[in-house]
Amino acid sequence: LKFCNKIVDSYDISSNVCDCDPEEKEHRCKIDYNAKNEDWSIINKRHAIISHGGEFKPTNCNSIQKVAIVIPYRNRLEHLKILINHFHRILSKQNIHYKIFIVEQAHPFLFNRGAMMDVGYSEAKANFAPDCIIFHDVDMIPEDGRHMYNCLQSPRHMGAYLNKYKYIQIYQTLGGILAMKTTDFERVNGFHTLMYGWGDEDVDMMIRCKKAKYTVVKWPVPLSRYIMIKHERDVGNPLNNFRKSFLSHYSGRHKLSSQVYGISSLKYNVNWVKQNPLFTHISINLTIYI
Ligand code: UDH
Repeated sequence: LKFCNKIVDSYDISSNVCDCDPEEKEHRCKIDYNAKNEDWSIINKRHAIISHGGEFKPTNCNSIQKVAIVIPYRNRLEHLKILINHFHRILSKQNIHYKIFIVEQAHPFLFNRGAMMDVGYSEAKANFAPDCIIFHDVDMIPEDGRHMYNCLQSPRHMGAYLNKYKYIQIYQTLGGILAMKTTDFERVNGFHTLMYGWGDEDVDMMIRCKKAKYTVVKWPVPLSRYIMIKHERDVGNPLNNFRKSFLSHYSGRHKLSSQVYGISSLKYNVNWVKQNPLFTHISINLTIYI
């Protein structure tokens, strides 16, 4: 079999991988918000070509990369149903070999997005051996099927242009969605593991990338347009008032602002792993607190 896609650092605007909205005359993939009220059994039936555990592999060509998509998660079932339903429709047409991992923080302590993503990386590495890892918030829905879910030579900030901000990037972070080769992710020691509550674990990753001299790229609008589903702040994820002192470039004496906190210092227990039809669901407890 020949290879599916060349991994190039440019995009192909001539591809058409989903139903566009004729009203828009643009490559907008229709998002089915009704999925949030559907039973999983209905959603599962719609995507019968996906293998158990949420894996898809093209049959007509060899995919160059194995892509793990890691979603940090707790108590957002409606968002999860909309995203999973939308994802498989788009991604199964991109000729990539991918698998979706939902990493759920089971313990009721403050949410730790960075650590969930590190756990997702470790579990995906053990079970799927990906070359490329994409960290993906559960409430970010891709609008354009040409926004490829693969890794380029450089890390790519995929979640920069949101409907919420009229598709203009307001904050320079690596929030929402980030694609990195697994070798690059290892080199920066993953995300900070001790940033409990909301904020700045993505800024810390930006500093880690800068220190490693990576140039982070983005694809332009309209390809990179995302809908961010509206929601209120989660009760278990209040603003982390100490977030600035964790940043890897923080020059004070705070001993927690260091790159030693990452995948190399990660400690957790797996409660259970469920191979659902459309995703692998991992429930974990972190065992290191501040
Ligand atoms: N997440 C969960 N459960 C939680 C907290 C976070 O699943 O309890 C995950 C989820 O993937 C989410 C991501 O972490 O998409 C990021 O968290 P967030 O959605 O809370 O962050 P965001 O910046 O929103 O999108 C901040 C709250 C804005 C409130 C505005 C009210 N007007």
